[in-house]
Amino acid sequence: MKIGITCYPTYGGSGVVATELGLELARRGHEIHFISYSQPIRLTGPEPNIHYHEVEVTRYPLFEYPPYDLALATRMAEVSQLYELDLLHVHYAIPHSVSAMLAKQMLAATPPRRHLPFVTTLHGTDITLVGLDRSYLPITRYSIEQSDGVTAISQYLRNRTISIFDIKNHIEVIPNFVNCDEYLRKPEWLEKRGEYVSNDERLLVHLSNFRPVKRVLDVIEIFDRVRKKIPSKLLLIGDGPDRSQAEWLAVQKGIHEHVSFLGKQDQIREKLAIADVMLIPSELESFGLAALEGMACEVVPIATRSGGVPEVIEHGVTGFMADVGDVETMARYAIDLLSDESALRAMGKRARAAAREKFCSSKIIPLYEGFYRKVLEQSS
Ligand code: GMT
Repeated sequence: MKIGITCYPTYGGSGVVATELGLELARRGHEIHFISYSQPIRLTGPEPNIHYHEVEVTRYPLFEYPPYDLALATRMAEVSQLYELDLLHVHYAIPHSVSAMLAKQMLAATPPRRHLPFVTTLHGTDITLVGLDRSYLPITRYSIEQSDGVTAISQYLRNRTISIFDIKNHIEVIPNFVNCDEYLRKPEWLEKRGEYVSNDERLLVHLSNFRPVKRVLDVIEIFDRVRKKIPSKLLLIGDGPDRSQAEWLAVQKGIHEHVSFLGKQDQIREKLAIADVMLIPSELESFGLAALEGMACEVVPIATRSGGVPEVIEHGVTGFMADVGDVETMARYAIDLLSDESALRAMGKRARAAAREKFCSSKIIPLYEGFYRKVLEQSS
């Protein structure tokens, strides 16, 4: 198939999923065309079957808000026409599904009149936060209804979408995935653990875009409690609005020497794979891709019981969950686990086994392929 993929190309879960999906599909022989305002971050080098088309947004003094969604729709239509795409797959409804809808309508109305179905994948905040904003809700609902296929990355998000938007379309749940051959605890990566911790120290990690929904200050609060009981260090991967507050809190607590803010990283798996425990105290996660990537690397997730997280973590078996804001309980789980080497390693192994069994890319990508075929059949 020839598939156009549009996503936010920056550091965010939806862009990561879209890019990894494109790469996996390309390895399976599909022709993939990424259409976005910059190259997706996980698209690092030239890859067979992968093309990238940049969307140029013209700046004009009259445009206080340059109309990216219109430029995107135009580029989607151009690329689809030129490369004879079979369908578009957009990740994150706002504004991508509106642009896809426009591109589809333009192509249908303009000779040689091309039929271009589009699939929208809902990721989370496009529904739970942004979609609830009255200025976006009606158009988001409309573009989801107009999609030829809709998928959600968890059962939770599917149910939320139906209750918030009162949408009648079928929403297929296709969970996020991880390539377990690439995300693993590689011995040569573990050799680099010494750069961050000594032999008798534990290593905790947090990975996010440091937005308020991630509750990064809770990460510092949890680590402060852990550090009082267990010699340990904390790695924070990513960047965003709450980073400086988190840095300041670490200074106030007197633990900043034990906390490393690594900023945005291109290759996160080498950093994840050396950690023991991952902290994910988010206000809400529709899925929690970071938890899954950590689990594949045998890193035990300690997270909040929010949104779709219980679909990823089995409490007490492959990780731990607590209520949002309950830093005491999350710290206690970490302390107990980090004090017991064999329990820690056994849980890490079970976490990887669960990631392989339920969320391995070899199982999930065929679900997307099947869904595309169904959409093509039904919309032709
Ligand atoms: O919150 C983020 O990290 C970004 C956001 C996005 O759409 O870019 O993530 C959402 O999609 C991820 C990939 O499907 C999910 O793993 C995250 O749980 C989800 N975030 C929220 O629901 C807050």
